[in-house]
Amino acid sequence: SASETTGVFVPKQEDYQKVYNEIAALLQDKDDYDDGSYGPVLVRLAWHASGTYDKETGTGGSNGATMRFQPEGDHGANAGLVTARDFLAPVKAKFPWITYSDLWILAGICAIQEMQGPTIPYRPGRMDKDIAACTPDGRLPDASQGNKHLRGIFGRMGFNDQEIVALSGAHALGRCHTDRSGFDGPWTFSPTVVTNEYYKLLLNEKWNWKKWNGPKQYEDKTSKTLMMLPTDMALVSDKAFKQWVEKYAKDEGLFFKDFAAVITKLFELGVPFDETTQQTPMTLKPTAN
Ligand code: CCH
Repeated sequence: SASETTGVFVPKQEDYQKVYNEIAALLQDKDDYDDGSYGPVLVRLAWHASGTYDKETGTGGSNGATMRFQPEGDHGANAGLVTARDFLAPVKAKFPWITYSDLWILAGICAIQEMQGPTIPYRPGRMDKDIAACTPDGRLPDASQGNKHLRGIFGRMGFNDQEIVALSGAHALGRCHTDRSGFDGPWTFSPTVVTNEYYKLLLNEKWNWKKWNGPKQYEDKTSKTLMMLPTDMALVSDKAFKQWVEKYAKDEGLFFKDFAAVITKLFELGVPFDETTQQTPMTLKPTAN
């Protein structure tokens, strides 16, 4: 085999499954966080690593893990993601052969699957880049904006309206933190389970401006414990976005299918898979729990 002749370790699917299992076990063990899971912040790390992609210049994207370096790690949008990177440090120490770039995406996939989401195919092959590859600030979305901004930012990555709405369903997970983004609270009542609740709440709840000193955000009329960002509300005030919100609210199976496809596309933006890397996507097995 290649590894015997060259002495270079060539990881196989079973090796990536070991990394997956390690992350899944850590997610089980370290439940001292937010709503009991680091899962949501791992998903956000993988998204912010990928969402810097610019299709015109081919810069940014998950191939590089440049958020390790200060300029990018310190971008306002990345506040708090050091928590996710630190969570993965012992995994990187145990499996030093995996690049940070591949590890962060594998962790995002693991978190989605372990939080009962759809199966996401995984392809390794990302290379870490150095500090010079850090992207400029401002490539990730600004939550205080509306539909035009969303189409601008996600269009730059190569996504259409349907894909923007499908990706946004990730806000079923996790919460906002006043010491990170300034916003506060979760979007759904089950922030550690992948569901289509985000779309249902967008349509079925009544949303009012929250009366507080923080940045402008919405709160639900019924419980006053849930939140929506201005960008979330743009998905129902814009007619073209709203038809997809309605479809995903009605059909969780359709959401799972479209979410799996679009998150795979997001995680692979700008990744130059070549013949020497494993081209066939692998399915990593969720732990039974
Ligand atoms: Fe998001 N997101 N996101 N988001 N996001 C925040 C938290 C999460 C925007 C703004 C915010 C996506 C799209 C958008 C997650 C996944 C995705 C927060 C709170 C803000 C603000 C951060 C904090 O305070 O900790 C905006 C604007 C957009 C525009 O579309 C997409 C796409 C994804 C993934 C596919 C997840 C998960 C979280 C929860 C993180 C946590 O720590 O709980």
